[in-house]
Amino acid sequence: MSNKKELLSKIDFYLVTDSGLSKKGTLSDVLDAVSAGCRIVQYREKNKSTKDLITEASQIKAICGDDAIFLVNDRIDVALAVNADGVHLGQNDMPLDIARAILGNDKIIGITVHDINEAIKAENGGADYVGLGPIFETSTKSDAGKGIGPKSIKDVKNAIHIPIVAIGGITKDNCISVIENGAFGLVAISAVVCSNDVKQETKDFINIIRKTRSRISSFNNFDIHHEV
Ligand code: TZP
Ligand code: MG
Repeated sequence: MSNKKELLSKIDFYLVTDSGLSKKGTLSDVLDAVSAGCRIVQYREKNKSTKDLITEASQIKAICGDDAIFLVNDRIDVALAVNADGVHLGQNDMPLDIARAILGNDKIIGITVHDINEAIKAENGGADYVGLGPIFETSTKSDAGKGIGPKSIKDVKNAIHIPIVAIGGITKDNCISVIENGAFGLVAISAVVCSNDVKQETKDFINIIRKTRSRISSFNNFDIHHEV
C-alpha cells in the first residue's frame, strides 16, 4: 500500500478548494489548511484552462508534500500530469473501472455518492472512499439537490466498509452530528474558504472532529466494559 493510502486512515477535516468563494486564493487556503493539520486536499476547479490547472495543481502538490493527500477533482489527465495522489470523481465523470485501469492500484480514487446503492457500487468497484452528500442544504454547488440528513450517513455506513467523507452544508455547529452518525471525515467548503482565517477554521474543525470521535469511542468502550 502506498504511504498516501495509509494516510487515508488518518484524515479528519478534508479541504476542497473553491477559487470562486475563497477570500485569499486557493494556494493560500491550501497552505493555511495543511499548516493547521489538514491531511487531505482536493483541487476542485471548474473554469480554468488545462495549462493553468496543471500549474496550480503542481503548486498544491508541493504544499501537500508528504503531510497531506493531494487529489484532483474530475480531471484524471491533470492528476497524472502532476503525479497527484489520486482523483475524486462524481457519478457522471469517468467510470470507476476505467479510472482505476488508467491510474493503477496505488492511486486513491474517491467517488461521490448520494445513497446506499451508489455507495455499495463504489465499494465493489474498488473506490478507496466515498464522498456522501449533500448532507445539508448548500448553495455552494447549484445542482447538489436536497440535503439527505446526517442519519443517512449511518445507513450508508452499515452497508459499506470503506471510509465515508460527508459533504454539503457542513458547519462547526452541525458537524458533531455528522461525526456521531459515522462519517470518517468531512468537507466544509464555504464554512472554511469564505472565512478570513482559514487556518483557525481548519483547526477548529479538526478539534471538534477529534473531540467528538474520542467521546464516541469512550462511550462505546464504556458500553463494552459494562456488558453483562
Ligand atoms: N458536492 C456536494 S455538496 C458540495 C459538493 C462539492 C458543496 C459543499 O460545499 P459547502 O460550502 O461545504 O456546503
Ligand atoms: Mg465531478
